Amino acid sequence: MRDIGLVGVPFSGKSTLFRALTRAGSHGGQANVAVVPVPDPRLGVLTDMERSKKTVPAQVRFVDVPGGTSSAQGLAKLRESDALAVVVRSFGVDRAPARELADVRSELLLADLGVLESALEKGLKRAKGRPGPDVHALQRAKDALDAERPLRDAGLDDQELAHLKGIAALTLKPEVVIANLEEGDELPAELSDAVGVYASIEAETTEMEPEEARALLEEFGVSEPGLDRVIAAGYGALELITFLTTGDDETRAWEVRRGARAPEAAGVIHTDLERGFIRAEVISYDELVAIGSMEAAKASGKLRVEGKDYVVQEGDILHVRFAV
Ligand SMILES: Nc1nc2c(ncn2[C@@H]2O[C@H](COP(=O)(O)OP(=O)(O)O)[C@@H](O)[C@H]2O)c(=O)[nH]1
Ligand SMILES: [Mg+2]
Repeated sequence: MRDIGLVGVPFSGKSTLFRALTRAGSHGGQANVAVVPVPDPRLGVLTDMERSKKTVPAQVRFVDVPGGTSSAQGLAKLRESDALAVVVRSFGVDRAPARELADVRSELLLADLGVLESALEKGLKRAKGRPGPDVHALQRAKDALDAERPLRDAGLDDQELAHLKGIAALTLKPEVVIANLEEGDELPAELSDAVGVYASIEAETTEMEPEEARALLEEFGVSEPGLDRVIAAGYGALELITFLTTGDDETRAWEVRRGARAPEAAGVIHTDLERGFIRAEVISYDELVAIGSMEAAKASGKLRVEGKDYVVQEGDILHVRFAV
């Protein structure tokens, strides 16, 4: 499971959003960690189709980082996250969400610069006048940050990125922007790429019966709850793909790195399936829905047989053949 760290200036609504997420299905654990099921309408369709006894969604973990970018401890927590969700305040008369976003981004950039400067200094000392590729990579990264460019936009190649692994750079992490909106407001034009949410309403309504919640949302002129979109956008930023398994036992969503081949995906289900991988029978979700059932797909020869080199696609339904 991957971690998404909430980051933002104080009072942007991180903890409020976190409370909403917690009630959306947290399994307890630490006070500032919410494990949230990733909404996926395909799961319901497959569950009905195959009459699965169980439905298991993918999950993602949101972390409300105490101290945020202003404490060493907060920064360390953010560095452990797989993606960042920047929460900006877009409510209240004095709101300035675009400036707030720029401020948070420059704090993240400065934090990376601090770490890079000391790594570069150490690297140069170690190199004794003969800097290797590791030092060059650090220097290139530092140059980008000096020019106020986040590292994800610095055009670093895979080898350079490998040399930067130990830094766990914040500006390399995928980022999603969440605008915490004034009740009933639309997303401001300058933040058109952000996901809008009404954090305080969401935090209230997640405790209510669905009808009661809908009535309250309507009262505020909110047509659609945004929490699902926050979860989906966070999960989307992680650069994962979802593949599915389905049968009468269970319908389940699994996550794997984009670009992974069939054995790696099989290994997400169980290490035995990767070790003993023989082949995978594959059909896309859309094709399966068009055919109507796994049985019909099998009978009509529509399950493709794929080997070790097959690159798994978003929405693939896999059936792994293995022997250990
Ligand atoms: N009006 C309004 N107030 C909010 C909203 N979200 C949070 N707040 C209030 O803003 C304050 C700071 O929120 P909090 O979640 O603690 O911010 P944090 O410092 O980012 O964790 C609290 O008093 C919240 O009740 C919102 O969507 N609308
Ligand atoms: Mg807080």
